Amino acid sequence: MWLAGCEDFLEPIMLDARVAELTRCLPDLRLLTASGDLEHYGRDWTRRWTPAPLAIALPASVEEVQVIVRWANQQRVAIVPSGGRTGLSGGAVAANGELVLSLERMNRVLDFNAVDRTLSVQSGIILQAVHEAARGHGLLYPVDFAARGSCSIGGNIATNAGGIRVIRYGNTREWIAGLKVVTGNGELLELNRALIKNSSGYDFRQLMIGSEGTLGIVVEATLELTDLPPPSQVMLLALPDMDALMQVFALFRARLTLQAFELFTDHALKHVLAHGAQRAIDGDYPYYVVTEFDAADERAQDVALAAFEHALEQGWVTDGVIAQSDAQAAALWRLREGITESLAPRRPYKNDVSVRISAVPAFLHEMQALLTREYPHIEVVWFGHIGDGNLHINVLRPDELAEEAFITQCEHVTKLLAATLQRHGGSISAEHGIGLVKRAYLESTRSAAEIALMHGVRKVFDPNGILNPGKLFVSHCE
Ligand code: 2HG
Ligand code: ZN
Repeated sequence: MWLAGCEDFLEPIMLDARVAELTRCLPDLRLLTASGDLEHYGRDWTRRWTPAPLAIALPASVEEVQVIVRWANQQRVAIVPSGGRTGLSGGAVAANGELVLSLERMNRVLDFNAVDRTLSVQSGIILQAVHEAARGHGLLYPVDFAARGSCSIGGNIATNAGGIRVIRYGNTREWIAGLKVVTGNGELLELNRALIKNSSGYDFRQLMIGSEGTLGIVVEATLELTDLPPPSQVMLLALPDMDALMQVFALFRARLTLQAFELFTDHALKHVLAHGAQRAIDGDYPYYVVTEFDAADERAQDVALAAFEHALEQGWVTDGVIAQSDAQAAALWRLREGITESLAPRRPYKNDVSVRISAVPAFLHEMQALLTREYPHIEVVWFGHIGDGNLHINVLRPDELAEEAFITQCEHVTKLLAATLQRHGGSISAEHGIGLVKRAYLESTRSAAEIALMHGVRKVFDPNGILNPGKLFVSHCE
């Protein structure tokens, strides 16, 4: 019970002494302690916890990160590694006197290797800057999602972020050729060194990906790049019911090379339209799909139109539009990508769940019945990467319901949802991570034996438990 990250720990005066010691170890370290900074860096997009970090450190080098970690071990202060803080599971929240270690100054491209087709970057770089750097070399870094302008590659690695093109390119995990990581001991590990083949024992690189900053602080990454995609087309489809959904997906996947296949409901559409997006299909339909597919030539476009017509004849789609320009394609994408932002002012309670694609129809039916039964007077907006079996459920608190009662109700429903997922072999966190929000439900997705091993692994990489304690696991002060 000695971490500053554990509740009821030390007097403020002691904490000041620790910060003073850090400045003595690293006189040039940029350190912030103003209340506005503590609030800004202490929270992520969840907005549920009150930020209360000890201080914010903004190192400029790997060596500084190592010194900070050694200081944290000596002083028994917990560290919250911090990127763009766009997370939706509380993984980057600092609400218990932790030191936030922000990587935002370590945001450079370090190297491009044309032969290996890799880009080496510091982990604080913003995803969009990675996209631009890759394109500057005529190549693609294909992991992509709506938070691209603010999230950092280090945060993407910490959660194994997915996004809108997983159906074609996979998750972040597939694109990490090498990592440099500072462990909880302050040791610097160079993992995999961008080798394509490396059959030499445990692959710690993969272990770090998705570990939510609990095993090490990613300081550099070597990213694999690929060819730029061929020209594509974007289509919006309106669907009459849920049963049609997987029929349309099977049809389009069989006939086209899909880059994305994304679902949203009429509820989601209502919010995104109110937030400034343009309606693309007249009339009201319960479900919509935005899909993007390779369309290098006219033949591919004809195949797409034939697939659409077939779906129309079968009654699987009721209406649809195909973008005729980049601007129209962007407008169709906005209907899907703008949903999170349009809901943000309501601070939704979020679930981010997944099942295998084959389990989607049965799971969706049970999930819908559960949500309708358990949230009779509460608006629930759901949407997601249906082609990956991943759904996002956003529950909106009615004005008349107090925050605490609302959260209690949502947590009760999440327990039921977790049990449903367990029956369908799914996961309580598809791509946002466990963080603080879902740590109570980890055992619905991972066995007791797995969780025990996870604790053991954590002890190896971070013996004093200074890295992001309280995230991922319920108990962190043991
Ligand atoms: C998305 O797919 C993001 O747009 C955010 O993962 C999902 O806001 C959400 O629940
Ligand atoms: Zn998503």
